[in-house]
Amino acid sequence: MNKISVIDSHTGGEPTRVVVAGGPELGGGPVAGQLQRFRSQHDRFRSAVVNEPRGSDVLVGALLVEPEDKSCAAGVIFFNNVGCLAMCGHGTIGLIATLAHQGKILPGTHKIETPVGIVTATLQSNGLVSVANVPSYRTAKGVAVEVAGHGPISGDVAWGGNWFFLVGEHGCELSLGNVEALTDFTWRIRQAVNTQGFPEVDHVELFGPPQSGGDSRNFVLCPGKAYDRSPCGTGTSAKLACLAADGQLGEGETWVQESILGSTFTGQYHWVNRARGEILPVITGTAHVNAEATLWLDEADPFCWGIRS
Ligand code: PYC
Repeated sequence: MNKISVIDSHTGGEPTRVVVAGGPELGGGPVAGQLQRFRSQHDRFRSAVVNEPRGSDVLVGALLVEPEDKSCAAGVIFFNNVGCLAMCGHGTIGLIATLAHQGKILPGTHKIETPVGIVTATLQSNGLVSVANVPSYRTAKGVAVEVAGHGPISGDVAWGGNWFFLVGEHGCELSLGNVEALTDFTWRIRQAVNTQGFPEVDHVELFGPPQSGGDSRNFVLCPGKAYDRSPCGTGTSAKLACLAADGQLGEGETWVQESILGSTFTGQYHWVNRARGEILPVITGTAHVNAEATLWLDEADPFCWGIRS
């Protein structure tokens, strides 16, 4: 019987399950290399932790690993129902809340090594966490795609730690009651944009008017067809890159992004390289720890390694 210790939290409604003990040995070195080994040799571990019957499609896992850069408090590999994520903003906020819950970190600044670079998280004594994410940028503006059953739609392709297609004009109502239709629509957008030769876009983001006092509301489709209950940290970073490139938000100004639930992240940015449109986004939010558990992996259980589609 293998046992895995996890701590669960949610960030603006989006869950994170941090594996704090019982994870696979990945051999150290850069976290990007550890991710490759995790992907190729331990995919059933990923599925066991986040998929049904122990988890669900919406759960994001975070495996704590040894950072190569010893100035970092931790290394992390994020994963979901279908694979690994390059980076995860809500998950980093959840990870920091988890490390604080364990007494492993105190309020202050902590570096975390992810597969796509080092991010810097600042924990305040009131529980707010600000994540200075990886440099973010837009690669294409106003890309027209033909969406099956809908017709043409236009959006931007941007990197915020994951690749996003961001759509402002779509005619959809961004409400919880409309989630099924939004999921179906954004899934078809994703299929359409990925015929265009960009780096694989794995998240699609729709924007609409705010409903909870923010600057904008979003709906974010994640790679495994679940929607982000939070405003999406990497998605908000991609949005900031677009706003910066369009001159719609100044350096140091605040952008409040609402999720489809109405939970919020506050974003700000600084230019890294203005000529290249590269910004350093800082995303602020809160996570709440809501469970500590031991997962049991019993080979006699036919669904020991999770239900995989
Ligand atoms: O917050 O970056 C994020 C994220 C990515 C997927 C789910 N949440």
